[in-house]
Amino acid sequence: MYEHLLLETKGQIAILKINNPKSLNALNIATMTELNECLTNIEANKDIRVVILTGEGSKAFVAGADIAEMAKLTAAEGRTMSLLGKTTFRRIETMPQVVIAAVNGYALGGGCELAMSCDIRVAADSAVFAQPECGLGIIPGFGGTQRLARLVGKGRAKELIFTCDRIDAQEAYRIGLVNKVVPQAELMDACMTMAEKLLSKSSYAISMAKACIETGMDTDLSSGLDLEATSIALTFSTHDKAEGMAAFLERRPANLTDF
Ligand code: CO8
Repeated sequence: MYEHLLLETKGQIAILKINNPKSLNALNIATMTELNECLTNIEANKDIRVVILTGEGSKAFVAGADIAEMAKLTAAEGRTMSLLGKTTFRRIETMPQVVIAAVNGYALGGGCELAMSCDIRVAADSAVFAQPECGLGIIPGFGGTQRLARLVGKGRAKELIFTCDRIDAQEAYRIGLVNKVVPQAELMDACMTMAEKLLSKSSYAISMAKACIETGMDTDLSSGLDLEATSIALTFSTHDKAEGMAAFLERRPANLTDF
């Protein structure tokens, strides 16, 4: 169905792979277009509650935007591609499903930026992260100047972007760029375990919490707290609120089904 993506579903979990292994899963315009289309379809699919995003092969998550293609782009075309990235990566942050990045190797440039737009990052111990753009005469253009500073702080973001230094998975964990590090061979199992844990919670509540966190990061505290108050009121009207609290009081497992 897709030329540059592999999509597999296991129950309510979608496993989405960037599939350009010959270029270490580099993101060209065709891949970005397919990724945007695929995420749009997943966003509307209520049968999918968690997405695991990874790269095909054992070497790379995504080694960046496609340099061979970018080398030929004009300024206007570069801006168009950056805006395609903005739309696509922003969709990951605003869709109701949880998106877990399974970082299975190089996450460089646009690859690091793609991982940063995911809700949770699980890295193989072999993963390598960097924003090498300044060494190519450009700057991060899929959100790196914005999301890296938000995730690891302004000082560390500036150092990584200015120096183009590569960091390993443990260092990425130490600075808060990834949530956890696991042996390469256990990466997909670790992500599936996390996805299954999320499926045992209320997907509707998780989607509301995600929206509050995402919007709250871009607004002042008082507005964020107002949004939270309105959002929790919405959760009070759900089946999952009634079932979750009844199950606690009756000392039985909850059957949470809202999405
Ligand atoms: N783009 C295109 N091709 C790539 C890329 C890439 N980003 N990365 C790797 N490849 C290709 C190589 O050219 C090579 O192709 P071939 O076999 O045809 O020669 C193949 O993948 C294998 O790569 P290597 O032989 O280089 O493998 P190594 O194991 O020696 O090295 C590295 C692996 C370290 C990952 C190395 O390939 C590398 O440094 N790649 C480039 C990493 C990089 O600089 N990424 C950042 C790109 S800039 C970016 O992402 C900007 C994002 C914002 C764009 C905004 C819109 C304009």
